Amino acid sequence: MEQLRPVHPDQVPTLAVLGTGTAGMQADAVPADAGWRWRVGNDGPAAAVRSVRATWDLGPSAGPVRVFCHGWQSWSACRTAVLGVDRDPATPEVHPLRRQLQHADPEPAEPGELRSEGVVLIARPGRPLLCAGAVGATSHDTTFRVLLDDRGHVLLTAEAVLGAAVLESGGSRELHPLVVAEGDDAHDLLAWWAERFADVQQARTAAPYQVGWCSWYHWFTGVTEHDLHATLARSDEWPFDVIQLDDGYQHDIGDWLEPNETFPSGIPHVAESIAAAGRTPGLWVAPFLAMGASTTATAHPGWLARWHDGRPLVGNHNPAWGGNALALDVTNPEVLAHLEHVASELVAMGFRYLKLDFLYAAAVPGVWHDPSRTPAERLRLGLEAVRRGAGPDTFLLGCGCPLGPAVGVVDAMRIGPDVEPSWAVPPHHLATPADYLDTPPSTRNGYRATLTRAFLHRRWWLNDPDCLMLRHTATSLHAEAIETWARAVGLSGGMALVSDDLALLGPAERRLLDEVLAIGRQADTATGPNQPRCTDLLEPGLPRVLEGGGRRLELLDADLATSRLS
Ligand code: 9PG
Repeated sequence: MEQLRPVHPDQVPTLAVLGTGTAGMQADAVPADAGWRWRVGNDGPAAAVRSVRATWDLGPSAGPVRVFCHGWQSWSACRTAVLGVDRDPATPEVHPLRRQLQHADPEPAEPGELRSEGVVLIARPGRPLLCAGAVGATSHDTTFRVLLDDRGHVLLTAEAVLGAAVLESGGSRELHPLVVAEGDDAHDLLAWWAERFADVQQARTAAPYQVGWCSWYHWFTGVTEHDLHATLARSDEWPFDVIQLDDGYQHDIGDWLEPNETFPSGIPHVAESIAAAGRTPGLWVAPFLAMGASTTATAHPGWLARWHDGRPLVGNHNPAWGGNALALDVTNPEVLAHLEHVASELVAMGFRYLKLDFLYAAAVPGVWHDPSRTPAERLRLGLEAVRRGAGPDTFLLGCGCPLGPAVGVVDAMRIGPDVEPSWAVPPHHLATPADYLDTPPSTRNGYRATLTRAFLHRRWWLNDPDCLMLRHTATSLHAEAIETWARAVGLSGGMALVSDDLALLGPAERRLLDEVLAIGRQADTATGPNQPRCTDLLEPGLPRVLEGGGRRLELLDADLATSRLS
C-alpha cells in the first residue's frame, strides 16, 4: 500500500449540533493521528440530538466529482455517483418507510448532495483519491455528505447520526474518530479504513468458508417440511456443510419457537433431521419484528416500540407476511431477555447457524423505552442479546442489517440486496421508485453489491453475497446469468449457499458448483493483491471486474449478463 497516504489535518472543520433544544450544546474536534477526534457536550438542559456535523471545504474541482456512495444496511445500494448529476434517492416524495429502510438518516437528502454511509471516496480530476471514514459504529452511525456549494467548492460533511438520542444536562458524548487518507487505488483505501475499523470493534473473521443450502430462492414462504425432507434425502451427493431453513416455517413473525401447519413435526424436528443428515442445522429469524397478531405482541404490548402518537412502530411492511410487522423495543430489558431466551432455545434445539434478518428495525425512528440510546446502540443492544443467548460458537449471519454496528457480533453479513431467479428487477418489484431500482431483489443488484463490497470480506466478517441459483428450470435466469452470478460469488470468496430444489439439478449444475467452490476457497484464503477486489469501483453504472484468488471475472454485457472468466 505504498500509494496510500494518511492525511494529517490542517483545516479546522465547521461544527454544528442539530436537534431539539440543543442551543446549550457544543461540539469540538481536535486533530488526531490521520484524522480527527470529536465530541459533543451539553451545558444546557437535557435535549434530543439528531446529529453532529463537521464540514470541510475541499476547494474547487477541475471537473466532474465522482463519489463512491456506500449503503447503510445490507440491502442498501452501494455505487459510484457523479456530484451535481446523480441524486440521492431519498427525495421528499419517497415514502418515509422506504427511506427508513435504506438510510441511517431517514429524512430526505438535501438537493444536490450525495450521501455515503460509514466511509466515502471522492474522486476529483487531477487529484489523488480521498477517503474519509469513521472508525467505529457501536455508538452511532456516521453519514458522509458531499455537496457543491454555490462557488463550486466541494464540501465534505461527516455527520454523527444520533437519531434524537437524549443527552442529559452536563453530559457529553465522544464521537467515533474520523480518519482520512489519499491514494491511487479505491479498493486499497477502503480496505485500509475497514481494517482500522475492524481492529477497534474486534471483528469476527475466523469462521470457515461456508458451503450450504438455503430454502428461500426456490420455495420462498411456501416451503414445507416435505420440501426439507426431500432436500435432505438428496443431499448425500452434495457438499453442503449447512442446511438453512428460511422464512415460512414459523407460526408468525415474532413467534419463532412455534411452527405453522406446514411444519407439523415441529421446529426441534427440523434441527434433528438436518443433524441426522450430518449437516449443520440453520434457521432464519427476524428477531426484532413481531406481527400485531403474534403471541409475542398480543401478550406483551409493552414490548413494542411506538410512534409519537402511541401507535406501535412499523418495522417493515411486507405483503408476504400479511402487512405491517412491528418493531420490538430493544431498549426494554424484558425484550432483551426475550431475545436472549429465543436464541438460547433455538441453540438448545440444535441450531448452530442463525440467519438474523430485518435487523435495521431496531434503528428506525420512534419512541423507545430508553431515549438516550442512538439507533446504532439499539441495534447493538439487540444483537448482543442474541449473541448472549446463542453463545460464542453459534454462527450468526446478519441480514437487512446496518453494517458498522454489527461488526464484532456477527460472523457473516449479507452485503447486498436479495437475488432473485431473474437477472433484472422482476415486474412485481417495478413499483419501486426509479431512484431506488438498485435495491429491490434481482440478481443484477446482488452482483453489483458483491463487487462494490468485496473489500469487507474477511475484514469485517465473511461476506454473504446471497444464494447461488443453479437450476435451469423454474427460473427466469438464463444460462449466462446463472454462470456469471455463480462465478462472482466464487471470486468474492464469500459464502456459497445453493438455493434450489435439488431435484432440478443435474451433472452440469454440479460441475458449476464444484468450479465455484474451488475458485471460492482459493479467493477466500488469498492474501495481499490476490484478495477479492473490484477494480472499477469508481466507474458510474454497474461495476464489471472482480478479481480474487488469481482469477478475473469481467462482465461483458450488463443486460445479457454475459461474462468472461480468466
Ligand atoms: C425472507 C427473506 C429472505 C431474504 C432476505 C429477506 O423490503 N422487504 O419487504 C423485503 C422483504 C424480504 C427481503 C428483503 C426485503 O428478503 O434478504 O434472503 O430471508 O427476507 O422473508
